[in-house]
Amino acid sequence: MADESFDAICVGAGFAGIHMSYRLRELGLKFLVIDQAGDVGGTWFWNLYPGAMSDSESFIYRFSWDRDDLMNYPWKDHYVKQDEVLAYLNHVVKKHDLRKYMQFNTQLVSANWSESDQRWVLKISGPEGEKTISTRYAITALGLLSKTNLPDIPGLKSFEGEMYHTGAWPKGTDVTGKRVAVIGCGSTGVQVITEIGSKVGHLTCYQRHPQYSVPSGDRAVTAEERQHWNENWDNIFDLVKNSITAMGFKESQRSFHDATPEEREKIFQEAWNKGNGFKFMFGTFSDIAVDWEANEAAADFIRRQIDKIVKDPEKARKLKPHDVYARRPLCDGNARSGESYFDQFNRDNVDIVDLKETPFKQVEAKGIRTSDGKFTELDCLILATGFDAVDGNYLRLAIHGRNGVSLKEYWDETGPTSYLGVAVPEFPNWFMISGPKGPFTNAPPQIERQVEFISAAIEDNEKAGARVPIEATHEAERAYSAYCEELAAHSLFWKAEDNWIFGANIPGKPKQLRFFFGGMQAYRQKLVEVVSKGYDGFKPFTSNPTARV
Ligand code: NA7
Repeated sequence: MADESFDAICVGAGFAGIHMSYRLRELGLKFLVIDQAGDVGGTWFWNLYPGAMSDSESFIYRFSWDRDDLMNYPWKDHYVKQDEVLAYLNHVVKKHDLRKYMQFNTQLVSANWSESDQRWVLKISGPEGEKTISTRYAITALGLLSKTNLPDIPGLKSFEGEMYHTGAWPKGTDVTGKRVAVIGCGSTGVQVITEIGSKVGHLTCYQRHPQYSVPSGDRAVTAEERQHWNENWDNIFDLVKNSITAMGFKESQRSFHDATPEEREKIFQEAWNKGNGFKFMFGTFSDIAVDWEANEAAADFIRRQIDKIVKDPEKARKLKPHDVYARRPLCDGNARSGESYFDQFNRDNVDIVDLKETPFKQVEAKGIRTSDGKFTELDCLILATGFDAVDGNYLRLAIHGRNGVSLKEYWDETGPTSYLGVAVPEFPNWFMISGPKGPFTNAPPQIERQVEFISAAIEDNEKAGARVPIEATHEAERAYSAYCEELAAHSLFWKAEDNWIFGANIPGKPKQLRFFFGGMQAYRQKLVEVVSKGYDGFKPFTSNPTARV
């Protein structure tokens, strides 16, 4: 017997959980949102590391559905920093009075589908102990990147100084004046290093793969820019919905091969000067991510910028990537101060260690020793080593669908699949936001599309009397997965080693596609088509779809 019954439960109170709760209330359902964090924010609650910011531009890193906020909510710069995103999410929750549906410091322990009751039975553990609750609909809004990846370096546990993973950064931690090491130079490492280089006593950056990082071009938003956005919100979000990256800019339609060498250089230079990693990769030419020659030209341009910026040739050599430019495009944050990521390495107190040349020997009580025998004494060790992304967030949860089959067992057979990134066969009335095979785009618009789709499906099911649960068919899931593979087949992203986008950053995890690479427009079209055909690919549950996606 459940202690309490709900119509819907949502796990997670970040962007996705907040939007979902807004919609569930509109539907008049009795629902609860739980989160293991102490408050709202999701990613932005946990990632308190120095320099944390969104590298999507601020005008499209927000909800599109609150027009009043779009017009009036203030923001300073072209990129929002962690504290601003968190303040914004708190503001939305307060303004729409959503906090009363939320319970924090509460974990999902297990979820089991009860065939006899046609309900999910959830065990949750919160401040008042363990509780069993039941619900008709279960929604997991866990975020793409929440299970932290800790590196397997000999002796790591023996370190006696401060040690933090960036995704679990203790609030208020200050590294000013300390001897610090950062392990990892992905999006997060690049942001941390750019922020703390000028503040710490000494900084050693342990880098496995150098990255192609582009400056963000951050600067203050002018009154004219704000007015322009306020006069154009419909166009802006039309563009977001009908683009690839959903980043608020028009991707280039021009092939690299259609430009002269002079034009190519000019286009790359302008993109570099304006800033933004996604704009550099997708706004310059249409084929950087699929054509070897175009890709190498973009990579070569960035390598030449590194040579120009970094004065010490040895440091520049180590910082220059030579592999394919095909990871999540990076940009670093400190453009407002005029100093980029690469500028940090002109400081005497900032060093770079190439782990391919001198791997870790071991971490010791007082610091790190590399294979060349060099010992670096440290006060603080920052692990910017990323996440067991996408399905990694799910595999730690005990979610059991029909016949007691767990999600882990299911995905062991099929790989990290889903139908439309939101549903899995054998898991009725259960929806994921940001599950495997969702679109690889700016996150808030992707979350919005999925929340709209899920809430429309729930609404239509309710209108039809909720006689049958909503469940994807195996056939539809297989066809959708094949479509995703087809879309990704020509992407050079497959060629980058250890890429988290394919789960390849986690030792032992097979390299498999985890995203829909067709872009936002194609993804949205797919959702519209599914709804207009009466939720094609789901077992029939309504004859009258509303098509609100
Ligand atoms: P990423 O992009 O996965 O980067 C993690 C970094 O940590 C990357 O440079 C890794 O090197 C490095 N890493 C991981 N394990 C080790 C070990 N064992 N030794 C040395 N270096 C290691 O995570 P981020 O947090 O930076 O970014 C994730 C996403 O968050 C980002 O794309 C945004 O969407 C927000 P590697 O490159 O694998 O050689």
